[in-house]
Amino acid sequence: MLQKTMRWYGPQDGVSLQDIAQAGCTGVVTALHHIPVGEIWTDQEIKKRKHEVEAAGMVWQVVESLPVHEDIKRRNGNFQRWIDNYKISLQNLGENGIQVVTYNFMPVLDWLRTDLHYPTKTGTALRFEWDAFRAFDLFILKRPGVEKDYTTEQTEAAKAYFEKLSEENKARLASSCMQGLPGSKEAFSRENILALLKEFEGIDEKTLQSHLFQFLNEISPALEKSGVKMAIHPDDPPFPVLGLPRIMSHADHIRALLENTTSQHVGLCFCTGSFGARKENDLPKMFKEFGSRIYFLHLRSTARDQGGNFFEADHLAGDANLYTIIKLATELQHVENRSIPMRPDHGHQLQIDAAIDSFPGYSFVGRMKGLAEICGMEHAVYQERAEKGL
Ligand code: DNO
Ligand code: MN
Repeated sequence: MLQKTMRWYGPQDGVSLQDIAQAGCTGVVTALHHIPVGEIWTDQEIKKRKHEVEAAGMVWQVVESLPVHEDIKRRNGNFQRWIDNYKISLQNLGENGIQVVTYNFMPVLDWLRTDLHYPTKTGTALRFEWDAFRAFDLFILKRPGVEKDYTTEQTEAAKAYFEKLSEENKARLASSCMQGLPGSKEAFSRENILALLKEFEGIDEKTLQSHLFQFLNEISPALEKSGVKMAIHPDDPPFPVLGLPRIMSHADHIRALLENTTSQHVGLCFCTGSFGARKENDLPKMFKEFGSRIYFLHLRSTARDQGGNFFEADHLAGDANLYTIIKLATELQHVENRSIPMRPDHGHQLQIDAAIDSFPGYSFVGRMKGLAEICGMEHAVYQERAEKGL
């Protein structure tokens, strides 16, 4: 069976550990958000969090994220020091029995949406719309050199979109695109983003890729020694944005990762929602090809339209066929005799969720609904297997 978990943002999360346990989870996915990026996660701080989770009757299953310092992504500044610290954190995590670390290699921003409250029949969902995003880039961020990234047609469409927005909706768009990093309540400012983007000038896809591979190969001895597996989260959205390169958006990127790293401890967080936002990504095919290197599963579904816009659909709807993925995961677990940790990724915000101070995408009732649907699908897979005598 998949190991059922939910992300917990720590003591600052309005959703409690007891809530997560009552939803039927046996574990949580969490991080030490209070430790500045790059600094060591000490044994003491890890133990403190671990005991807190265990006191609620669960285990700390996966770290998400042990963030990678921007210096490592650029390979300048103090990158060597941050890599040395990273190795120590991995060692400390391994000694405490935490064996999967999720991270991402997206420069500057983590996941990006243009609407955090897109109304659906069952609450509100996160949405990404290109016109809105380009409008943000062109008329709110006013990124230097932005014009050359878009065709005249795209710029015209973004302009028309922007002109129709009320002042209030312009502010909503800005705050959605500039929300802070996961687990942080501090938003980005325009100046902030522009300064960070400038530091990545001249770093293209190939360069960023080679920085990722070098980083992973450098920490591999620490991974082997500690038993920890690194599960990279895909880019979200899986397209270049703000002129930044993307290196984990499709199957070719995964192939390159596996070809250029040496340790079996280097693997994937297979996020069906993020990969699924890209039409060419055939999720079942990718799952079959890379299954043995999938160390963590994020299950959610995105609904795309012709224009490449998408919103996060219900777990049973949208373009990702989660039933097929759960079926493949079940087969893989049997063949490899292991149990893969899984969390329902973002959920809808239902009306009742508004009363809980949770992070965007991390509502309680919405995610619990997703989890229940996933458990139902998994149950059906096992039922079918039993009927076939498997
Ligand atoms: C998106 C979510 C993100 C993710 C981080 C990983 O699909 O799962 O919050 O956790 O980007 O580092
Ligand atoms: Mn995800």
